[in-house]
Amino acid sequence: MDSWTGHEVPRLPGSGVPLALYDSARQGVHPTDPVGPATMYVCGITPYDATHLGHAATMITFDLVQRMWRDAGRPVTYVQNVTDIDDPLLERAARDGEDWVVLAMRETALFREDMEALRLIPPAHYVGAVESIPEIVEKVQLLLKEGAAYRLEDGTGDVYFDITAAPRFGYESNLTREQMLPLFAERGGDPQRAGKRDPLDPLLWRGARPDEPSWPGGDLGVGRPGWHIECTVIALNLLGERIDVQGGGNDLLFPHHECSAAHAERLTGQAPFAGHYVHAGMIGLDGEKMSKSKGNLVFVSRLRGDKVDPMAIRLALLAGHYRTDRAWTRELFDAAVERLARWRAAASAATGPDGALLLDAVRRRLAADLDTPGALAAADRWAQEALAGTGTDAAAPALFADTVDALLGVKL
Ligand code: 5CA
Ligand code: ZN
Repeated sequence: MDSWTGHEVPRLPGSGVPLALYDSARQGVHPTDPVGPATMYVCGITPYDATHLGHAATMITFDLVQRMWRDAGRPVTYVQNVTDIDDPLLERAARDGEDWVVLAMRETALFREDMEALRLIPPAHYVGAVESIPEIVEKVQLLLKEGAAYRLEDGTGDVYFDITAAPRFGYESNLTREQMLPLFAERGGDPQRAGKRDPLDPLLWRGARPDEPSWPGGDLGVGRPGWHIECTVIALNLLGERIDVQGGGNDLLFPHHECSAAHAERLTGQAPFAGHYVHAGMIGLDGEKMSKSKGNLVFVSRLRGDKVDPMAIRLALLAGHYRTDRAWTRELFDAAVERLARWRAAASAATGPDGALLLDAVRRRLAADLDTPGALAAADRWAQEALAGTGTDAAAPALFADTVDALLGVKL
């Protein structure tokens, strides 16, 4: 499907710094490859409601990854999906008496507008589950043929992945089986389903049910794809057998990314599927994770409707470290509005302190697992001195503006 329109990213002088990121599988910060083309897959929205600040924070995190790689001279291929067929979408459409296709199209369109307003670099490929069904069918058939999947014998036509076909299962999330079981149930899995070989086996193909949309599945029969295999297949087909970064919020650590990796590794015979499994913290409101099911949402489109500057939203979300679960508060937002005004004033100053030093500091902070609080502090110090008239570098204000534009995505 169509992506959104990007903005020009200024080219910065000197050379960028190779990026290190926390990998959930190895539970530590490790360098990403320093050279060559980079590949990234980020788990996108299930479009049954508008983009909230949690989605925005996660997307902004991976936007910075892309900006850092580009700044270091690496071409990037970035893929994001849209889960445009899944249970939550059908449930919401049924609740509201709406056609699920219309709901998905409307919310996806709004997401694109929000991403553009927030100046997210668009993915090279923005791909829906529905348009990927033929490729998903092919891979599920292959898993069945190789004995890594099985069909339930209850006449539903449902096909499951056999997790014993993935000997490394668990390496991505580092969770014990006892920890996995409740998460699996909470996050779309069905541990109690009768006839499964293992309660943790994930669904690959759901046989057609009356009143549910379905598609031809060849030997699989008519049905629709499971969730994890959707992301596996889109990533494999567009990015190849091994990707640099598999990204999403930390609610996807298990079972989604564990199962996506297990599927991919079984299909390719190569492990690990991703060099880094990168997880953004949850944005919360009033003490709870912001989620569609809880209904405690702040929508990006609502803020835009209230004439909030999207650059202030970006700065507010960047003020905390991406891996920290954190709350959206009025104070956080007010501080971002104030910071944006200060930075804009500083960018219009006649002179400022050494611009090259500032650029170097921002690059180094971001290269260290996207230390945005550190990068913002470096920019704050520069801005404060520029506003105080301390520096004499006449080129610095323009370089300051380019630095925060190119590396933080904040247009002053
Ligand atoms: N379609 C699937 C991924 S394949 C999905 O999780 N969709 S979603 O709409 O629920 O979330 C979209 C992205 O935003 C995911 O990467 C998810 O991890 C992230 N996300 C969801 N809620 C939050 C939140 N409160 N804070 C931060 N990120 C969030
Ligand atoms: Zn996904």
